[in-house]
Amino acid sequence: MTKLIAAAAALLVCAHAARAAGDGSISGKVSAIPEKYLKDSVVYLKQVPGTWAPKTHTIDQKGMEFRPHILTVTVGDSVKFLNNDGVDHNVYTPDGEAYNLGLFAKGQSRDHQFAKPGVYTQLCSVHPEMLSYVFVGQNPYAAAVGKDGSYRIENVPPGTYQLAVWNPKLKTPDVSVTVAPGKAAPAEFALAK
Ligand SMILES: [Cu+2]
Repeated sequence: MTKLIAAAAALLVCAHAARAAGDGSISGKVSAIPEKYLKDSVVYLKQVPGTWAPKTHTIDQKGMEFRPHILTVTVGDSVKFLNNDGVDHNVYTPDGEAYNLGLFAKGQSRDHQFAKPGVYTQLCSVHPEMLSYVFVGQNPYAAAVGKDGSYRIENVPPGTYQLAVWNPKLKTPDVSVTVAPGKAAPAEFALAK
């Protein structure tokens, strides 16, 4: 029995290593009209079978803004909100299960675990100009676009997927993308109203 379990465990380790080595990626560019909305875009895979160990991410509040502007996480992950400004900040969202983490000062932090996929606008009740997004995906395969519209989703297991773009103002059709082992699959998007 012990031997069997050891053999099964060894097989699992091999299968995992082989899969990681054979993973591919998806990359390309997103354009937007009007271009001012481009910075609020996330490219993501819609449904990927599997489960992923929960992670903890960080959003800082520094210089009177949330950093990063967009954070992509997987459902079940947590976010630690920091405050590195000399003033109190508040963190709340009206989206999903709607939370309010209260007011907290420099050096303090608040945590929230995301139980449902969706996009959660992050706001501060003290500073109405503060805005960021937490994109909570069904899977970890998502990337916020760069300033020039480029994006790259790494470590994608080979397969065919529906690739989509989230943007709060603009739309673009989903595309089908096939990822081959060790290769970069290209995909371009044009966002519009
Ligand atoms: Cu604030």
